[in-house]
Amino acid sequence: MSSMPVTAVAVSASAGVASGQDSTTATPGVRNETESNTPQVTQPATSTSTASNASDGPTQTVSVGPGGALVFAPGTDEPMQITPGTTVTFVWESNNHNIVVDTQPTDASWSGHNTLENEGFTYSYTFETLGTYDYYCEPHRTAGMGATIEVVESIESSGGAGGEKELHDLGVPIQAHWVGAATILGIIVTVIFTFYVLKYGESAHTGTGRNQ
Ligand SMILES: [Cu+2]
Repeated sequence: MSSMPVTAVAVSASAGVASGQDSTTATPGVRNETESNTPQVTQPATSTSTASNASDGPTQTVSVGPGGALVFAPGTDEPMQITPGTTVTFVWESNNHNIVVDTQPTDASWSGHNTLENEGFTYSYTFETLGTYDYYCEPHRTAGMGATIEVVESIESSGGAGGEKELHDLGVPIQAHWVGAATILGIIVTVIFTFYVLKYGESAHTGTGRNQ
C-alpha cells in the first residue's frame, strides 16, 4: 500500500511528458475555477441557514485520480446520484487529468473542464437539469477513467452509497463482533475444561489406573 502512490505518481508524470503536457501543467500551483448555470455564486460557509436559495444547495466532492488511480470517486465504480442544485467540486488528487463531457441531457450545458490539470486543482459546477451526465478524462479514457453523474429528483435509498454504508457501519461489524467473541469464548471454555479433565478427571481410564 505504501509504495502504490509513488508508482502512480511516476506513471502520471511519464504520461505527462509523453503527451507534451508537462511543460505547461507541471507547476502544481492551485488554480480554482467555479462555474455554474445559475446566477448565484456558491458560498458553502452560509449553507446552513436556508434551503430555499439555490446557492445554499447540497454539495458533493469527487476525487479525480485519488492516489494515482485512474478513476473518479465516486462516479466510476457506480453512478453518483445527486439532486438538482447540487454543487459538485472535483478535486484533483493526481496529475494530468481533465473532464470531457461525453453525453448529457439535451437541455443541459455542462462544458466540463477540458484543460489538463494537476494535483491540488479544484473545479466546481452546479447541476440543475435532471438526467444522466457521462464524462471522462481524455488522457486516461482507454484506461477506463470515465464516470457518470445522475441528477435525480430524490436519491434512491436502496441503490445509493448511503444505504450500503449504513449496512456496513451498523449491521455487519456488530454481527461479526459477537460471532468472534462467542468463538473465542468457546475455545477458552474448551481448553479449560480439557485441562481440568486431564488433571483431575475421574473417567474410567484415568481413575482405574491411578487408584488401584
Ligand atoms: Cu486522467
